[in-house]
Amino acid sequence: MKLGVTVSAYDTKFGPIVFRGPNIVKSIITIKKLGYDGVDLFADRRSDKEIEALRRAFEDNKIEVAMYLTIFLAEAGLNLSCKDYEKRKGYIKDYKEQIDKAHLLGTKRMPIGFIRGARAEDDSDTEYLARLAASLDELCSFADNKDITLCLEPMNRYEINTLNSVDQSLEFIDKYQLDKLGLLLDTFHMNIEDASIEASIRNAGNKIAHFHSPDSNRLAAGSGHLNYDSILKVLKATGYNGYLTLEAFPQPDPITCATMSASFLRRKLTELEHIS
Ligand code: LER
Ligand code: MN
Repeated sequence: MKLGVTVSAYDTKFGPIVFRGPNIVKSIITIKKLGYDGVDLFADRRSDKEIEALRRAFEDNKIEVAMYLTIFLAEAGLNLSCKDYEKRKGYIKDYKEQIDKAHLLGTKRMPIGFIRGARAEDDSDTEYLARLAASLDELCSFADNKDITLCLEPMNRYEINTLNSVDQSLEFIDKYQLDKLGLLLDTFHMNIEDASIEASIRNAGNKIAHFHSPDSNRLAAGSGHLNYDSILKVLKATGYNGYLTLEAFPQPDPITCATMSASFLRRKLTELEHIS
């Protein structure tokens, strides 16, 4: 498995981003020096020229963009389950534009997190899910043509009111036959919503397309009470060979947080090699 860390190219309010600030090239150089293989990149709306400059900066420093996250769209109100059909069509178009940017950037994964939109109190669960599934069906085909996997992220109830657990997300994928939709599992969310992180990983199996690996308190791996021995063992047994991305609050500071997490996870991965 490879190690990734979150980095932002703009000033988002989203908290668990380890490296942020105006000088992204400086962050990329630091990330490389700390031994990371890739990043989950949070960016705002950029021209193709600006995306090309970003792509170059990553390529020059041999850092892969493991995932491209466009949380700015959710911050601006994009909602893939919106009841208004015309608006929803516009949001799908907006997200397709970002899939094109991700393609230019050379990344293979994008998340479906906040952009699925919260379910309104007077909305029915079935209708909400049907609208979301229709949007995702269209977007997954579009992304698949560019060799990009969209990854549904089960997120805890304090951040969104739908698809909180891994089992709910698997049921959704199955019910609407969203075969091209992958899963982004996040240990922080699973620790809140799922009865057993290990069982969820086992159930998700080969649907796992990306993985966020902060500790229970959303700090560096090794700072909380998650059992990484069993989590990584089960994850490996699914055949997952992708990224473990540190999406955490940068405490006490970005470099210490990223260093602690990488050395902890590398040690765990090495131990896992020796016992298997
Ligand atoms: C949201 O809490 C989250 O975990 C992210 O991956 C944002 O997409
Ligand atoms: Mn996450």
